[in-house]
This record gives sequence, structure tokens and C-alpha cells, in this order.
Amino acid sequence: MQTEENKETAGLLHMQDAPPFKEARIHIRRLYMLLPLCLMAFLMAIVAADTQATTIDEITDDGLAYTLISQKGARPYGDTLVIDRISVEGERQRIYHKDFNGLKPWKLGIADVDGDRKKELLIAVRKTTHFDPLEKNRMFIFQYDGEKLYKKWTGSQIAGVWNDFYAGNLLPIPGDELIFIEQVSGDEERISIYYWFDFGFVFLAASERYPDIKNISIRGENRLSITTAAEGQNQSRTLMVKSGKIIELIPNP
Ligand SMILES: [Ca+2]
Repeated sequence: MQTEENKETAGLLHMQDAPPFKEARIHIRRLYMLLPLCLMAFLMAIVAADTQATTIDEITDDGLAYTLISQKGARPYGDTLVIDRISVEGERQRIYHKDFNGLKPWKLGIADVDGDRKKELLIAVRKTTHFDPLEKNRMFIFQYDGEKLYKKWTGSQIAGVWNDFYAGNLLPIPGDELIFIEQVSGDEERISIYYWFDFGFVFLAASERYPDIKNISIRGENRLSITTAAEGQNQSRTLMVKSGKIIELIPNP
């Protein structure tokens, strides 16, 4: 049986506990009110990030910046090419804009492929062609004269199925060479080199097959450095063109 003293003590405790419980309820109510606002801010941030123009690739050369942009946020492909003139102070002025929507451009290169001392703009796109219904990486080559972009070469097929390209002066022949990472089979790749002759590209040489080629860089005349990966291990290799083949230079032990 509860005594009067116990009842008073219980009442006192109840009164003492009441304010913190009340405060907690107020906090929870505030949290519930804030939750939709937080959710809305989060969704707005996602929408903003998805609609913010994103640079897919950019290359600068001779005071010009060539930029592939995706107007629809982070995407693997761009939809617009812009060219900016860069002043000595580093300020940019937009001088050209072209819609590439539907062509899925993803990489830019600058090279003088035909050796006429005028540089060409190389754009890797991903598309089908009239004769090939498969969507593949394909090369578009343009010339920019300071006002307009002219198509120089848009061969539908070069280097079979390729995953990446580099352009540079590897060999002492006129013009820069195009170097591709070609997919040979499901899990094997090789390097292939093409050079410009007359009105198009001619195959020069190919390497042996490697499991995965991650990187290419030109190290000097007829010296190509690549990184291959097998079973998680990266390996750096030096290649050169010899007798119509790309061979690997094995370092002296
Ligand atoms: Ca040229």
C-alpha cells in the first residue's frame, strides 16, 4: 500500500522528470519539421549537380583551350565542344561553340597528323555508322581556322575495336602518328600505330597482346612506354617499332 509520503515522492519525481521529457518531445518535433527541408535540400543538390555543365576533356594548345562539355552534368560523354582564347593574363574568351549531341565525344587530342605544320583537332566519338550498326569508338579529325571547324577526316573504321588513343611524334616520318589501344579479344589488348598518307591513315605496326594496357606515353624517338596490368600487378614496358612490328625492349638484367 502506498503511503502519503510515497505518493508525494512519486509526484515530485514525476514533476522533476516532466521538463526534460517535454524538451525532448519539442526537439523531436523540430527534427520532424526539419526532415522534409533537409530532404528537399538534398534533392535540390542532386538535381543541381546533374544539370551543371561538366568538363569531360580539355586540351590547351597555342593560346586556345578546346573543351568537351556535358551540359547535363557528370556523364561519360560530352555533348558540346567549345573553344576559348586564353589571354596572357589567363583570361578566357569563348570564340567557338559546336553541338556534338548524339555523337558521344569523350576524348580530345591535338596533333599535326599530315605534317603540314598546321595542327588538327582529334575527337574520339562513340557511334554507329551507316555501314556498321555497332556503337564503337571512332575518330573524327578537324581543322580549326580561328573561326570555323572543318572536317578533315572522319573514317568510320580505324584500328578495329579500340579503347583509347594517343597522338604524337614517335617516328621520324612526316606528321604525328596515331597510337591506339586495340581490343583484340575479350581480355587482350595490343598497341597499333597508324600514320597519315595522302588522304587517310595507313597501318604501320602492332604489338603483341597484353592482358590490359592502362597507359601510353612517348618517351623519345621510337620509344613508347606502356603500363600493362595482369592479376592486379602493374608492369611498365618499353616498346619500339622494328621491321614492321612493335617489339618490347627487355631491360638488361
Ligand atoms: Ca596538319
